Amino acid sequence: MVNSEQNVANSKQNVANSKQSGVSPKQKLHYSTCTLCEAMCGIEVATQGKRILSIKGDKDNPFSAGHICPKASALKDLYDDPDRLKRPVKKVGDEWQEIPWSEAFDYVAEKLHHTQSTHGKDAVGVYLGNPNAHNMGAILFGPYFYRALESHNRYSATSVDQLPHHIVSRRLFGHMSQIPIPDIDHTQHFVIIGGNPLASNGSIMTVPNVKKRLKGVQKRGGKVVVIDPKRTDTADLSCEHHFIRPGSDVLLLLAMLHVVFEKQLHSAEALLPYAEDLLDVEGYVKDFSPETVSKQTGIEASQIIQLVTDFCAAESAVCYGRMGASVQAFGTLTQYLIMLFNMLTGNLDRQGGMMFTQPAADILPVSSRGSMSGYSSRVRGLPAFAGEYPVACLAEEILTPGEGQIKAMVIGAGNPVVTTPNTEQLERAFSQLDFIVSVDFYISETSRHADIILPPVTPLERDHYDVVFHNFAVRNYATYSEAVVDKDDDQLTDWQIYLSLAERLDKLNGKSTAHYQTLWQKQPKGVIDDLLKSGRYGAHASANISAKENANGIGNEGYNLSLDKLKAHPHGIDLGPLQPALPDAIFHENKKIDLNFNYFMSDIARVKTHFFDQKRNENQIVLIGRRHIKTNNSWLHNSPRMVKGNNRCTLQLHPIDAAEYDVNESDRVKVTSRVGELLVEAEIADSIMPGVVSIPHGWGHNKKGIKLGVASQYPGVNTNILTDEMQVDTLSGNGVLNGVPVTLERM
Ligand SMILES: Nc1nc2c(c(=O)[nH]1)N[C@H]1C(S)=C(S)[C@@H](COP(=O)(O)OP(=O)(O)OC[C@H]3O[C@@H](n4cnc5c(=O)[nH]c(N)nc54)[C@H](O)[C@@H]3O)O[C@H]1N2
Ligand SMILES: Nc1nc2c(c(=O)[nH]1)N[C@H]1C(S)=C(S)[C@@H](COP(=O)(O)OP(=O)(O)OC[C@H]3O[C@@H](n4cnc5c(=O)[nH]c(N)nc54)[C@H](O)[C@@H]3O)O[C@H]1N2
Ligand code: SF4
Ligand SMILES: [Mo]
Repeated sequence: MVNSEQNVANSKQNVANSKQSGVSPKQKLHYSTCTLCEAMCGIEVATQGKRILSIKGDKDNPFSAGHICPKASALKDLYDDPDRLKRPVKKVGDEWQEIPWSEAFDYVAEKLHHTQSTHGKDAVGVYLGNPNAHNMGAILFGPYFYRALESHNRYSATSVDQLPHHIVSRRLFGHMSQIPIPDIDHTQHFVIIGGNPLASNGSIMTVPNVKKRLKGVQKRGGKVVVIDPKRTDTADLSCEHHFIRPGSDVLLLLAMLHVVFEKQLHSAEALLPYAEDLLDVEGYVKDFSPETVSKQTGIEASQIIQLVTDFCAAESAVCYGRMGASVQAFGTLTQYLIMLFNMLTGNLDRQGGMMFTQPAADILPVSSRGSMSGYSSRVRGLPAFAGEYPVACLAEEILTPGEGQIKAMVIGAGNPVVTTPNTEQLERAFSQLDFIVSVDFYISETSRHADIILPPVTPLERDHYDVVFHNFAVRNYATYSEAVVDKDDDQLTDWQIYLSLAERLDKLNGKSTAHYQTLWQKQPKGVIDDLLKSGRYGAHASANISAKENANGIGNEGYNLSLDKLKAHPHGIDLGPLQPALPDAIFHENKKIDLNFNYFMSDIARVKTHFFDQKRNENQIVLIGRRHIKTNNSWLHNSPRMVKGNNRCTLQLHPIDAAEYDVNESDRVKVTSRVGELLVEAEIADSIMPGVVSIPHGWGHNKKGIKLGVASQYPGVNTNILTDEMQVDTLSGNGVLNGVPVTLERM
């Protein structure tokens, strides 16, 4: 190994002596955080040497109070998985050969450098997957590598997910990651549009034990309302559920805002100083009475009016929209209107409404606010945002010849041939590339296409501070954990892999590499230490803490946060409930919210054409997705306990549709869309709206060449064979994964 990698000291184990009673001397208890979803549950991990014995909820964690879901055990399964790679493998013929790290890095850097020297910088594409967001090292040091590549062809899972949220926050508040979240523990009225936190454990709302917290709303006399084409577990637990025709949320929101003005229910006085033109929204929504949208949404006009009057009558209320509202044809406008609805009803930045978390290590001031530089993709002209193109156009950028065509790919923690629209087209595209490197510990549906795979360690083998999800936590809270088990000497973390590649690439490009020495020494945790110390609860916090915080008794005095302080508190430190944060939370220089009517409201013309002007088949069957508590997108299906039991990858359809298509339970049904077809087992369920069918994503583990012994026995089908790369939300280019027109045929 090269010197710089040797410089990295092995992590010391984070052992809390206080909890040792009843455990044999050789066993150790560690306190850490589960990184599998956004909920940041505290875990107690028992180890013996390098063995992980058990994973339990950490009862002394002030944020999650002992809660975990069944997925936490998958952290152990992942660590023990015999299929997991620990050292680089290079494809030689049809075989994978282990090679030393330094040889692997040299090979990758030379290949990428050669591609770029021959075809230009944009000839190397990058796709970054979801687990990067849960990985301190990848988030903080990965960018050194992508920057060294200097390619415009960057893509990520963001554009099949939360891209609309980023665009709304960038434009309104001045920073793409300044996204307010529901103050779930104080709200009296919680409207959930297109989210199923009981399965997903919450998203853009870091909320361990969401079930208890949702019940809490109802216990204090409040109400939970769910708007979803499926009566989900979350809907079952709520007080009220409305089916909505997939993709029509934009109409519902326009009508809700219409009612706010018609009935004079707005109460935005507190926000007007920051958003003077807020009441001008009225002009944009006047055409959308509840009666006008009732047919298209499937919700009666009287119910829409009731929804709004209940919301406005509540002491505090919050309207929250997630995946279901984002990955659809009007995702950006929908998320924008949700924000306007919260603002106009006086529920932004107040207790029980939408609030800004105030994290301890605040990455926002030092990270990109989200560039809106206005360039667009080569082939289809989709808009770039924050230096990335929408992934819906990745395949065509590989398949279409010409200057700027992608010839090689870097894939980091992603499985796009399962998770992005029209995966068969992407497979064709990947199979014609000159070179692919995948940073992943599995030979997956995607990494099997690679020429070389660089495997990082699994979550419990690395230090962790949640750089992203602390920012969306429903309480201000901070925790840091050191690696629970020591990695082998010849294993590397994601950041070590990225920094090694960046350094080599810069060298090949004739750039100075002097600063790498400092980075190797500092490590990602050094960056966190700096951020904690200079942050609002930090040891070096300047005296600019706001009067509001002091009045609430949560001034920074006493916290003095630093990495050492967090290490000394392995269960994490509670920093109090969410606090009003305006105007500090606004990143625009004038400290005002920029409503950007011209940009967002221009999309209303498309809404009118889509729903009212063009001929529409209201009876068209449309496809949506679903999540299950034991899945994590595409990659936990190699854990036996996550997949055992009945086949979960089924086509759910309503009894009315089953009768119409003559489908019985467990029949095989051919589902066809514009781009593909598949065969799937039917599951008849009256919890799904008539005219809507659902297949979960993340399956289809029947590909030749994958090395996922367990997953291959429970393959399921890949629903993204059906999703259409040409269907995007025009404003953002976000993929349309919900509301895909399909036809059904019983086989
Ligand atoms: N139809 C449909 N499609 C969807 C969705 C949907 O609801 N419906 N959801 C979308 C959403 S929200 C998302 S976020 C995307 C996710 O899409 P992706 O991010 O492309 O896919 P993942 O399944 O998360 O795959 C992650 C890969 O990273 C690897 N991995 C895990 N941890 C690490 C790590 O720490 N380091 C490295 N280097 N690798 C790691 C895993 O082995 C796996 O191969 O899928 C999207 N696709
Ligand atoms: N167990 C588990 N947890 C996960 C994940 C996982 O794969 N498994 N993935 C993680 C990731 S990457 C993310 S982004 C989050 C997502 O977290 P959530 O946003 O909570 O995601 P889903 O559970 O997919 O819920 C989306 C809901 O939208 C509904 N829906 C579909 N189309 C429409 C529509 O047009 N309008 C409306 N109103 N609703 C619609 C669906 O029926 C579904 O109930 O979950 C995270 N947590
Ligand atoms: S809810 Fe999320 S963070 Fe908590 S244990 Fe389950 S997967 Fe891990
Ligand atoms: Mo996601």
